[in-house]
Amino acid sequence: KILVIGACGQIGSELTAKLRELHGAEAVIASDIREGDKEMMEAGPFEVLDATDADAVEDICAHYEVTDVYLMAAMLSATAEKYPSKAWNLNMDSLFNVLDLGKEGKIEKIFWPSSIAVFGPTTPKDNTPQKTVMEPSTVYGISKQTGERWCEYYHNKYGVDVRSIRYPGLISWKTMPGGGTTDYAIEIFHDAINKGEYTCFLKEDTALPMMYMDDAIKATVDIMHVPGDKIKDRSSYNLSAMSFTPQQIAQEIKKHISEFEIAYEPDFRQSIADSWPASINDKEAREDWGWEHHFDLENMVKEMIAHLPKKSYF
Ligand code: VAH
Repeated sequence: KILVIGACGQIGSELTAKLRELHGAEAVIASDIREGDKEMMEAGPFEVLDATDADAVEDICAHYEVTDVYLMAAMLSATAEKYPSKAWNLNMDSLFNVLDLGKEGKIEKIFWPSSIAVFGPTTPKDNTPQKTVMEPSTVYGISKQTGERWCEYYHNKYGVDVRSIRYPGLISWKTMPGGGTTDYAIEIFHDAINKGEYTCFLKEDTALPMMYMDDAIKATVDIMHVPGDKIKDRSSYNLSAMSFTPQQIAQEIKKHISEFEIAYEPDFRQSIADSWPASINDKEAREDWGWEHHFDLENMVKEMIAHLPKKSYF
Protein backbone atom coordinates (compact mmCIF):
# COMPACT_ATOMS: atom_id res chain seq x y z
CA LYS A 1 0.00 0.00 0.00
CA ILE A 2 1.10 3.58 -0.69
CA LEU A 3 0.67 6.55 1.67
CA VAL A 4 0.83 10.12 0.34
CA ILE A 5 1.39 12.63 3.14
CA GLY A 6 0.38 16.13 2.03
CA ALA A 7 -1.98 14.73 -0.62
CA CYS A 8 -3.93 18.00 -0.90
CA GLY A 9 -0.90 20.09 -1.80
CA GLN A 10 0.19 21.40 -5.20
CA ILE A 11 2.25 18.27 -6.00
CA GLY A 12 0.50 15.85 -3.63
CA SER A 13 -2.92 16.13 -5.26
CA GLU A 14 -1.68 15.34 -8.78
CA LEU A 15 0.72 12.70 -7.46
CA THR A 16 -2.11 10.94 -5.60
CA ALA A 17 -4.27 10.90 -8.74
CA LYS A 18 -1.42 9.45 -10.84
CA LEU A 19 -0.56 6.77 -8.23
CA ARG A 20 -4.25 5.76 -8.01
CA GLU A 21 -4.35 5.52 -11.81
CA LEU A 22 -1.29 3.22 -11.75
CA HIS A 23 -2.03 1.11 -8.66
CA GLY A 24 -5.78 1.38 -8.15
CA ALA A 25 -7.60 3.81 -5.85
CA GLU A 26 -7.74 1.46 -2.84
CA ALA A 27 -3.95 0.94 -2.90
CA VAL A 28 -3.21 4.63 -2.31
CA ILE A 29 -4.08 6.28 1.01
CA ALA A 30 -4.25 10.08 0.76
CA SER A 31 -3.58 12.10 3.90
CA ASP A 32 -3.30 15.74 4.82
CA ILE A 33 -3.60 18.04 7.84
CA ARG A 34 -7.22 18.75 6.83
CA GLU A 35 -9.81 17.10 4.62
CA GLY A 36 -9.44 17.52 0.86
CA ASP A 37 -11.96 18.57 -1.76
CA LYS A 38 -14.92 16.40 -2.74
CA GLU A 39 -13.04 14.76 -5.64
CA MET A 40 -10.10 13.82 -3.41
CA MET A 41 -12.33 12.51 -0.60
CA GLU A 42 -14.43 10.36 -2.94
CA ALA A 43 -11.56 8.98 -5.02
CA GLY A 44 -10.14 6.61 -2.41
CA PRO A 45 -9.03 6.15 1.24
CA PHE A 46 -8.30 9.44 3.06
CA GLU A 47 -6.94 10.14 6.55
CA VAL A 48 -6.54 13.45 8.37
CA LEU A 49 -2.91 13.27 9.48
CA ASP A 50 -0.46 15.66 11.13
CA ALA A 51 2.88 14.67 9.55
CA THR A 52 4.74 15.92 12.64
CA ASP A 53 2.88 13.42 14.88
CA ALA A 54 5.13 10.32 14.92
CA ASP A 55 2.54 8.02 16.54
CA ALA A 56 -0.17 9.05 14.07
CA VAL A 57 2.11 8.43 11.07
CA GLU A 58 3.13 5.04 12.49
CA ASP A 59 -0.48 4.05 13.27
CA ILE A 60 -1.69 4.83 9.74
CA CYS A 61 1.23 2.92 8.18
CA ALA A 62 0.50 -0.09 10.41
CA HIS A 63 -3.29 0.06 9.90
CA TYR A 64 -3.09 0.10 6.10
CA GLU A 65 0.08 -2.05 5.84
CA VAL A 66 1.84 0.80 4.02
CA THR A 67 5.08 -0.10 2.20
CA ASP A 68 5.78 3.13 0.27
CA VAL A 69 5.51 6.67 1.67
CA TYR A 70 5.59 9.88 -0.42
CA LEU A 71 6.19 12.71 2.08
CA MET A 72 4.90 15.78 0.22
CA ALA A 73 4.01 17.96 3.23
CA ALA A 74 6.21 21.05 3.70
CA MET A 75 6.12 24.79 4.23
CA LEU A 76 7.48 26.48 1.09
CA SER A 77 10.03 29.26 0.70
CA ALA A 78 8.01 32.48 0.99
CA THR A 79 5.80 31.32 3.90
CA ALA A 80 8.79 29.77 5.69
CA GLU A 81 10.46 33.20 5.85
CA LYS A 82 7.43 34.43 7.80
CA TYR A 83 7.31 31.46 10.21
CA PRO A 84 10.90 30.08 10.46
CA SER A 85 10.48 27.79 13.49
CA LYS A 86 7.13 26.39 12.30
CA ALA A 87 8.69 25.70 8.90
CA TRP A 88 11.72 24.00 10.44
CA ASN A 89 9.55 21.81 12.69
CA LEU A 90 7.13 20.79 9.95
CA ASN A 91 9.80 20.16 7.30
CA MET A 92 12.18 18.26 9.63
CA ASP A 93 9.95 16.46 12.17
CA SER A 94 7.86 14.98 9.35
CA LEU A 95 11.02 13.72 7.63
CA PHE A 96 12.40 12.09 10.80
CA ASN A 97 9.02 10.44 11.48
CA VAL A 98 9.11 8.74 8.08
CA LEU A 99 12.87 7.98 7.99
CA ASP A 100 12.59 6.34 11.44
CA LEU A 101 9.81 4.03 10.20
CA GLY A 102 12.19 3.06 7.39
CA LYS A 103 15.01 2.46 9.88
CA GLU A 104 12.69 0.25 11.99
CA GLY A 105 11.74 -1.76 8.89
CA LYS A 106 8.07 -0.74 9.20
CA ILE A 107 7.98 0.71 5.67
CA GLU A 108 10.08 -0.23 2.64
CA LYS A 109 10.52 2.85 0.42
CA ILE A 110 10.37 6.62 0.88
CA PHE A 111 10.11 9.54 -1.53
CA TRP A 112 11.14 12.91 -0.13
CA PRO A 113 11.06 16.12 -2.20
CA SER A 114 14.00 18.48 -2.12
CA SER A 115 14.29 21.70 -4.11
CA ILE A 116 16.63 23.92 -6.06
CA ALA A 117 16.24 26.06 -2.93
CA VAL A 118 19.14 24.02 -1.44
CA PHE A 119 21.42 26.23 -3.55
CA GLY A 120 22.35 29.70 -2.34
CA PRO A 121 23.91 33.01 -3.43
CA THR A 122 27.44 31.49 -3.65
CA THR A 123 26.32 28.60 -5.87
CA PRO A 124 27.30 28.85 -9.57
CA LYS A 125 24.13 30.33 -11.12
CA ASP A 126 24.07 28.82 -14.60
CA ASN A 127 23.74 25.13 -15.39
CA THR A 128 24.20 24.44 -11.66
CA PRO A 129 25.74 20.99 -11.10
CA GLN A 130 24.36 18.40 -8.66
CA LYS A 131 27.47 18.57 -6.46
CA THR A 132 28.57 22.15 -5.80
CA VAL A 133 28.73 24.92 -3.20
CA MET A 134 25.45 25.02 -1.28
CA GLU A 135 24.91 27.84 1.20
CA PRO A 136 21.12 28.31 1.19
CA SER A 137 20.02 31.66 2.63
CA THR A 138 16.34 30.78 3.18
CA VAL A 139 14.69 28.79 6.00
CA TYR A 140 13.11 26.51 3.42
CA GLY A 141 16.43 25.98 1.61
CA ILE A 142 18.24 25.22 4.89
CA SER A 143 15.57 22.66 5.80
CA LYS A 144 15.84 21.02 2.38
CA GLN A 145 19.64 20.94 2.44
CA THR A 146 19.62 19.41 5.96
CA GLY A 147 16.93 16.95 4.91
CA GLU A 148 19.13 15.76 2.04
CA ARG A 149 21.99 15.11 4.46
CA TRP A 150 19.67 13.08 6.73
CA CYS A 151 18.29 11.04 3.82
CA GLU A 152 21.83 10.12 2.80
CA TYR A 153 22.75 9.34 6.43
CA TYR A 154 19.72 7.05 6.99
CA HIS A 155 20.48 5.25 3.73
CA ASN A 156 24.17 4.74 4.43
CA LYS A 157 23.79 3.95 8.15
CA TYR A 158 20.50 2.03 8.28
CA GLY A 159 19.92 0.98 4.65
CA VAL A 160 16.75 3.06 4.35
CA ASP A 161 15.56 3.12 0.72
CA VAL A 162 14.85 6.85 0.44
CA ARG A 163 14.86 8.63 -2.93
CA SER A 164 14.75 12.38 -3.57
CA ILE A 165 14.43 14.98 -6.33
CA ARG A 166 15.30 18.68 -6.22
CA TYR A 167 12.17 20.09 -7.85
CA PRO A 168 12.47 23.39 -9.72
CA GLY A 169 9.48 25.75 -9.76
CA LEU A 170 6.44 23.66 -10.72
CA ILE A 171 3.62 24.87 -12.92
CA SER A 172 0.19 23.26 -12.80
CA TRP A 173 -3.39 24.22 -13.57
CA LYS A 174 -5.25 21.63 -11.43
CA THR A 175 -4.20 23.12 -8.09
CA MET A 176 -3.22 26.55 -6.80
CA PRO A 177 0.34 26.86 -5.44
CA GLY A 178 1.03 27.29 -1.74
CA GLY A 179 3.44 30.02 -0.63
CA GLY A 180 6.32 29.50 -3.02
CA THR A 181 8.52 32.08 -4.72
CA THR A 182 7.88 30.50 -8.12
CA ASP A 183 4.11 30.88 -7.67
CA TYR A 184 4.15 33.88 -10.05
CA ALA A 185 4.48 31.42 -12.95
CA ILE A 186 1.05 30.01 -12.05
CA GLU A 187 -0.70 33.19 -10.90
CA ILE A 188 0.25 34.85 -14.22
CA PHE A 189 -2.00 32.43 -16.13
CA HIS A 190 -5.02 32.92 -13.88
CA ASP A 191 -4.70 36.72 -14.08
CA ALA A 192 -3.99 36.71 -17.81
CA ILE A 193 -7.22 34.78 -18.37
CA ASN A 194 -9.37 36.43 -15.69
CA LYS A 195 -8.07 40.02 -15.86
CA GLY A 196 -5.94 40.33 -18.99
CA GLU A 197 -3.13 41.74 -16.83
CA TYR A 198 -0.72 40.58 -14.09
CA THR A 199 1.49 42.43 -11.60
CA CYS A 200 4.54 40.23 -11.07
CA PHE A 201 6.30 40.12 -7.68
CA LEU A 202 9.65 39.37 -9.34
CA LYS A 203 11.75 41.54 -11.69
CA GLU A 204 11.27 40.92 -15.42
CA ASP A 205 14.76 39.44 -15.92
CA THR A 206 14.66 36.95 -12.98
CA ALA A 207 15.49 33.63 -14.61
CA LEU A 208 14.49 30.53 -12.59
CA PRO A 209 14.49 26.77 -13.27
CA MET A 210 10.93 25.62 -13.97
CA MET A 211 9.01 22.48 -14.92
CA TYR A 212 5.48 21.53 -15.95
CA MET A 213 3.71 19.40 -13.32
CA ASP A 214 3.21 16.40 -15.65
CA ASP A 215 7.00 16.11 -15.99
CA ALA A 216 7.51 16.42 -12.21
CA ILE A 217 4.91 13.72 -11.49
CA LYS A 218 6.47 11.40 -14.11
CA ALA A 219 9.93 11.91 -12.56
CA THR A 220 8.56 11.20 -9.05
CA VAL A 221 6.90 7.94 -10.13
CA ASP A 222 9.92 6.93 -12.24
CA ILE A 223 12.52 7.43 -9.49
CA MET A 224 10.40 5.32 -7.12
CA HIS A 225 9.92 2.51 -9.62
CA VAL A 226 13.49 1.96 -10.83
CA PRO A 227 15.60 -0.71 -9.08
CA GLY A 228 17.41 0.67 -6.01
CA ASP A 229 20.86 0.07 -7.50
CA LYS A 230 20.14 2.72 -10.16
CA ILE A 231 19.96 5.40 -7.44
CA LYS A 232 23.59 6.41 -7.13
CA ASP A 233 22.91 9.57 -5.10
CA ARG A 234 20.89 9.21 -1.90
CA SER A 235 20.92 12.91 -1.00
CA SER A 236 18.88 14.27 -3.93
CA TYR A 237 18.88 14.59 -7.74
CA ASN A 238 18.93 17.82 -9.73
CA LEU A 239 16.02 17.88 -12.16
CA SER A 240 15.38 20.39 -14.89
CA ALA A 241 13.16 21.03 -17.89
CA MET A 242 13.38 24.75 -18.68
CA SER A 243 14.48 28.10 -17.37
CA PHE A 244 12.68 31.36 -18.09
CA THR A 245 12.13 34.91 -16.86
CA PRO A 246 8.78 36.61 -16.14
CA GLN A 247 9.28 38.60 -19.35
CA GLN A 248 9.77 35.42 -21.42
CA ILE A 249 6.68 33.66 -20.08
CA ALA A 250 4.66 36.85 -20.52
CA GLN A 251 5.77 37.03 -24.17
CA GLU A 252 4.73 33.38 -24.66
CA ILE A 253 1.31 34.04 -23.08
CA LYS A 254 0.83 37.08 -25.35
CA LYS A 255 0.94 34.70 -28.35
CA HIS A 256 -2.35 33.29 -27.02
CA ILE A 257 -3.84 36.36 -25.29
CA SER A 258 -2.64 39.29 -27.38
CA GLU A 259 -4.08 41.99 -25.09
CA PHE A 260 -2.32 40.58 -22.00
CA GLU A 261 -0.24 43.17 -20.11
CA ILE A 262 2.35 42.54 -17.36
CA ALA A 263 3.64 44.98 -14.71
CA TYR A 264 6.46 44.41 -12.19
CA GLU A 265 6.40 45.21 -8.46
CA PRO A 266 9.17 43.12 -6.84
CA ASP A 267 8.57 42.26 -3.16
CA PHE A 268 10.45 40.28 -0.46
CA ARG A 269 10.41 37.22 -2.70
CA GLN A 270 12.89 38.90 -5.08
CA SER A 271 15.77 38.28 -2.65
CA ILE A 272 14.75 34.61 -2.36
CA ALA A 273 14.71 34.23 -6.16
CA ASP A 274 18.05 36.07 -6.46
CA SER A 275 19.64 33.48 -4.15
CA TRP A 276 18.64 30.58 -6.41
CA PRO A 277 20.21 29.26 -9.65
CA ALA A 278 19.02 30.51 -13.02
CA SER A 279 19.32 27.05 -14.61
CA ILE A 280 20.11 23.49 -13.51
CA ASN A 281 22.27 20.65 -14.88
CA ASP A 282 20.44 17.35 -14.37
CA LYS A 283 22.79 14.98 -16.20
CA GLU A 284 22.96 12.49 -13.28
CA ALA A 285 19.18 11.93 -13.26
CA ARG A 286 19.27 11.39 -17.03
CA GLU A 287 22.22 8.97 -16.74
CA ASP A 288 21.26 7.07 -13.56
CA TRP A 289 17.49 6.52 -13.94
CA GLY A 290 16.56 7.69 -17.44
CA TRP A 291 14.97 11.06 -16.65
CA GLU A 292 13.88 13.17 -19.61
CA HIS A 293 11.50 16.11 -19.73
CA HIS A 294 8.71 16.51 -22.30
CA PHE A 295 7.44 20.05 -21.76
CA ASP A 296 9.31 23.22 -22.73
CA LEU A 297 8.04 26.80 -22.33
CA GLU A 298 6.05 26.82 -25.56
CA ASN A 299 4.08 23.61 -25.04
CA MET A 300 3.68 24.21 -21.30
CA VAL A 301 1.99 27.57 -22.02
CA LYS A 302 -0.22 25.90 -24.64
CA GLU A 303 -1.27 23.23 -22.09
CA MET A 304 -1.97 25.79 -19.35
CA ILE A 305 -4.05 28.07 -21.58
CA ALA A 306 -5.93 25.07 -22.99
CA HIS A 307 -6.89 23.74 -19.55
CA LEU A 308 -7.67 26.89 -17.57
CA PRO A 309 -11.34 27.99 -17.61
CA LYS A 310 -11.93 30.76 -20.14
CA LYS A 311 -13.50 34.16 -19.35
CA SER A 312 -16.00 36.20 -21.30
CA TYR A 313 -13.64 38.08 -23.64
CA PHE A 314 -12.32 34.99 -25.42
C1 VAH B 1 9.03 27.49 -3.75
N1 VAH B 1 7.79 26.20 -5.42
O1 VAH B 1 8.93 28.45 -4.49
C2 VAH B 1 8.77 26.10 -4.35
C3 VAH B 1 10.02 25.51 -4.92
C4 VAH B 1 12.05 25.93 -6.32
C5 VAH B 1 10.79 26.49 -5.81
O2 VAH B 1 10.83 24.99 -3.92
O3 VAH B 1 9.33 27.59 -2.60
